[in-house]
Amino acid sequence: MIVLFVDFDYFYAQVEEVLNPQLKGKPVVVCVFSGRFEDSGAVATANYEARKFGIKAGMPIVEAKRILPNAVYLPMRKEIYQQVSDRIMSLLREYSDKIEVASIDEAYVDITDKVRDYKEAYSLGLEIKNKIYEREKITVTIGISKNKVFAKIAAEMAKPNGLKVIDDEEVKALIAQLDISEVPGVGKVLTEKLRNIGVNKLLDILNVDFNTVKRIIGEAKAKYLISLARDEYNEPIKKRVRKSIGRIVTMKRNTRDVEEIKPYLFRAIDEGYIKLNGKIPKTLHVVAVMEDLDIISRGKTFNHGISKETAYNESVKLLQKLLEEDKRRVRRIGVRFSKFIEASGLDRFFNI
Ligand code: DCP
Ligand code: CA
Ligand code: CA
Repeated sequence: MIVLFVDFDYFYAQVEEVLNPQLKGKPVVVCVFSGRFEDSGAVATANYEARKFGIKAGMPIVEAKRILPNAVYLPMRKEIYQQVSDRIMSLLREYSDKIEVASIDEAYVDITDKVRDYKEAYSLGLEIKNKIYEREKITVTIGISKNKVFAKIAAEMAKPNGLKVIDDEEVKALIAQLDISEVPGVGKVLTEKLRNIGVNKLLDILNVDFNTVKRIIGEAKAKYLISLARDEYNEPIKKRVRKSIGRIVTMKRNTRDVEEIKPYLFRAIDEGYIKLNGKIPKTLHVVAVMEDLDIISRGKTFNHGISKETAYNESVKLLQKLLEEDKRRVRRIGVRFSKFIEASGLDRFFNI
């Protein structure tokens, strides 16, 4: 197997740079403001200029501002990052249909059938990097190896804007060296548990009784780490499709007036249908962010695909229901589509 793993560099912050090139070179911090008090909330990510000073994901915004009062602080615009991500993922699908989208900024591509060796894999990696940059002006890091885990490790080592192959020999060498905390999927809690039973290096796991490991970290993780340490890990790329696609928009002012909300709702539907990119949903939810930022939704599932006309009509009914059952004013309104029709070709249009 040859796996090519793509990880988008400092992703949310990089999208902000692309949308506003004047930000380039300045420290940029993307924040999730929770709205409870001024600057409450956490850092989602930061560009490398900000990271140099210790700003990192998860840090309270207040703390980041203490360290770098003059950095550019931006509110997270997840929908926009998701759209950029969707486009990059579609671009990757042009190279192989065996692709596993692991998160908004990560995908594994099985290129076993596309290249003969690591030299060709490296060239393909370069081509993909260039193509993504050409189309989206986004830099990514690519890791290539014999399985998903070492492809990811390769990318971690090569970040940012990197490209690295870990060949079979280097896999062996890494298995002998890797600290347990450097293994993907092993976070702080797991590291602590493993150190407690004497596992500091990945290889140490083979010297502990299996039942002990199983009791401490669970069977799935135990088997995962043991297969890695034995160089037997070979999980296939699982084609994953996103289970839901949605669009939500912010209104000029908070309101409970259906006629006032409608144009926003319909705009969300229009833009949602663009994001669907030909996929046909059977379930529709109307999603409302209330004035206190609480999120609620009302949905309906059909036994056939939902046309845009149906979505317009049904969404208004769902909105009315939502407003009857909740007395707060609405701040943001949108829709979420799910339960996509699997059939292809003509079948897709049956009953719509
Ligand atoms: N993210 C978040 N909150 C976190 C961690 C991440 O909202 N605690 C978001 C913001 C990131 C995106 O997920 O842009 C991807 O996370 P990564 O950990 O891959 O980090 P980056 O892409 O930001 O940086 P890197 O260049 O290190 O990959
Ligand atoms: Ca990532
Ligand atoms: Ca990333």
